[in-house]
Parts: sequence; C-alpha cells; structure tokens
Amino acid sequence: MAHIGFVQIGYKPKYDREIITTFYVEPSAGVAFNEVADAVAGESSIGSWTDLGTLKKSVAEKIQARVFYIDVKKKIMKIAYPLALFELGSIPQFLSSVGGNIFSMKAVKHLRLLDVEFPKKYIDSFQGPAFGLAGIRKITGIKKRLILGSIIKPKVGLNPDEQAELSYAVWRNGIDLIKDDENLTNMSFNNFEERVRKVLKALKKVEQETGLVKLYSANITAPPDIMLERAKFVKSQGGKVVMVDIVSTGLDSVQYLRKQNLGLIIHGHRAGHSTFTRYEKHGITMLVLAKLARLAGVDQLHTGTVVGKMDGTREEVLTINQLLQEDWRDYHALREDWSSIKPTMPIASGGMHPGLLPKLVESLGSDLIANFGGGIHGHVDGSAAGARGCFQAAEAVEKGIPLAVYAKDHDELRKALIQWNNVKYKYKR
Ligand code: CAP
Ligand code: MG
Repeated sequence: MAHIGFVQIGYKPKYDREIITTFYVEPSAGVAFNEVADAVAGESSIGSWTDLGTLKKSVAEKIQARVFYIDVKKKIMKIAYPLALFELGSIPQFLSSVGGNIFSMKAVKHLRLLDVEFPKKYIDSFQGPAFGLAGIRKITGIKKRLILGSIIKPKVGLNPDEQAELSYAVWRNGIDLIKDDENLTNMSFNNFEERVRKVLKALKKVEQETGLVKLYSANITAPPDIMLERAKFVKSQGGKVVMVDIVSTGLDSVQYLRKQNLGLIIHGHRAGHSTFTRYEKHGITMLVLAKLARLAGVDQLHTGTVVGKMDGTREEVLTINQLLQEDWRDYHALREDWSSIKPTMPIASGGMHPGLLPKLVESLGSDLIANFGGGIHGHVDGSAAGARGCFQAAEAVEKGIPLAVYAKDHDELRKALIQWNNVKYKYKR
C-alpha cells in the first residue's frame, strides 16, 4: 500500500501548471505542524486519514498536492496543487477542494486560505467580466474621475414611485450611478418589474435633460432561474447594470449569469462575506473571494473603503484593489494582467459621507466607484442636497482644494461637513 507524503519542502512549484495556495494554519493541541500540513494537503487533494490501497503511487505522483513551504513561527504554509485536481471553469469544484473539508478537520484548530495564484490555463477557462473597469468607463464616458454612486435609502421601505423620484433627484444633482440595496429584491410593496420600469424611465429623462450617461444597478438577487428572468427584464427595459449579492447567491450563479452574455454590467455586492472572511485566523480572505468574483465575471465589486463603517484594513483593501505592487506575485487581485480576463472595478461603500472623500482618494485613488447611502439620503436638506454635497466634495478633491475651503461657497458641502463632522468610525475590535 502506497504511503503518500504530502509535505515536500524544497519542491519547486510549477506556476504554469499548478494552483498555489497560501494558508495560515494552527494545529490542534498535540498535533505537530508538519502533521497538520500533511493532513490539509491530503484532504484537499487525494488523501484520506489512512493510506489507501486504491490509490496508485504512479497516479499520486502526478496529481498529489505538495506542501513546499512552511514557516512554523508565522504559521504559514504554501501548497502546490496540480491542475489535474481541478475542473476548468468551475468555482464550485475549486471551493469543494481548497475551501472544503479541510476547514472542519479535528487536527486543525484554525485554518485560513490567505491567497491563491492561478496559472494562465486555469484563468483562461473562465469568462471574467464582460466590461470590467475600462468597459464601465467607456460606457459612462467618465474617463478618469471618481464615479459617484448612491444606494437609495432606506434599504427597504420605499415604493417604486418614491424610489424613481429619489433616483431622479440624485442623478440630476451629480450622481452617476443609483443602486438598489442588498436586501431590496421583489417585495410586496416594491415590485421588482414596476421598480425597474419606473427607475429606468427616470434615468432616461435625466439622460435626455443632461446629455450624460447614468446607470441604475437593479438588484436581481434570487434563485438562478428567477435571477436570469430579472436580468432579461432589465435588459428589455434598456437597463445596463444588474446587481447580484454574490455570497448569498453563490459565485456559480454569477458564472451562470455571465454565460448568458446579456451585455449587462454585473455589480457584485458582497453582503455576508464576513461570515467567512472576517475572523483573522479561520476562513477565506476577501482577497481570495475578490479573485474568484473576477474569474466568475463581476465587473464592479464592493471591496471596502478603509475610512468608512465597514471592517477591512488599509492593507487588505489596497491589496484587493491592487495598488500595492512591490512584489507582483504577492499582490494581485482585481487589476493584475490576467491575459484574457478584464480587470474588475472596485467599489468603495459603507458609511461614506463627503467629509471622508479626501481620505478615501488619498488611500485608494480615484479609479473606483464611491458609493453614498446615508451620506446622501441623510443630508439635513434632503437627498438632492446630499447628492450635491457629494458632487462638490468630489470636485474639490479633483481640484486639490481642501474641503473646508471649497465649502465656504458650496452650501450643501458645508452643511454635510458640519452634520457629519463627528462621525469617525473609530471602533476597536
Ligand atoms: C452602504 C450599504 C452597502 C455597504 C456594503 C449598506 O450604505 O448600502 O451595502 O457599503 O458594504 O447597506 O451599508 P451607507 P461593503 O452608505 O448608508 O453606509 O461595501 O463593505 O461590502
Ligand atoms: Mg447596502
């Protein structure tokens, strides 16, 4: 019976033929690091808890996973998985192996998939975004500046007429993109089709009046058959964007939607990702989720703000948005050159208000969408004024003028700065 050793320190990974993963791992009490490394690499590839008579050594040599790097002090290990272990073009199958049983093993106290690197052949088996960052800029005609978005608030509670009216006001006052909130789908008092029809009618009116291109990201989140019907409906009404809660639906539904080639921008909302990304010692990082979302076909993805209300460190968000480039092999996600796969546009959202814009741009640059919910609809003078306040803040940042100076003759910005002056989000974990 063949004994397969999955720890092979010194093995040279084949970046063109293997998927390379980086894990944080803490063994359970009484388990040695090498032992847990062996168990994780085995369980996520071809091994079991015992040697197998059914596993031929010649086969194992070709397709076994190999732990080729271990840092016991930092609790880090790297594993190389031959491509033969994976079904090309299938995110569910990928997750069933490197995101599967290994997280439940008793030998493992904590395990976290920190990063993954895919070879070209694997990347090429996915469609990726239909439009991506450059495509969105082309559609909107916004060449370089920040794209401004607004989530209509309250999340749920408005009817389609109210939502269309608010959308009109916000678009008319400088906002480029309106989106539904993550939990607004097809509600008893806000029917999906009626909402889409009315909001898109308002959109066309604003476009005619201003000559600008506006976007409406309609939340089509649902079981896949219904989601597809909704996407087709959006298309039939002249819509250009659909939003999917990618964790709630699963990335396979995103892939399915992308495969229909409907010519719609896919907006990825990540609600729920922290159920597995947030705990620093266990789970799968947002970086890995972002890479998978890009493969699946998400054109624009929520990745965090650093300065807003949602969790996410500066380094993490920069890494996902791919602005840290000291070592390309360690820092790549949304914008790395993935041959046929287009870059995904980051969306900064969550607790944003005009006063935070300079810091946001300082940290993350302006090649992204900045979204405001409460920061527009909570403005003392209402949503239209809130939109103007955000637009003025963006103008000031673009011109390099401090907000306090710009606010002197920009009333809505001045009021927003006073209103949210004390909102700092400085909570400690
Ligand atoms: C923001 C938001 C978004 C979060 C998601 C909300 O509204 O609509 O869903 O930004 O977080 O419901 O909180 P506010 P992330 O502007 O009113 O906060 O982008 O980090 O995934
Ligand atoms: Mg939301």
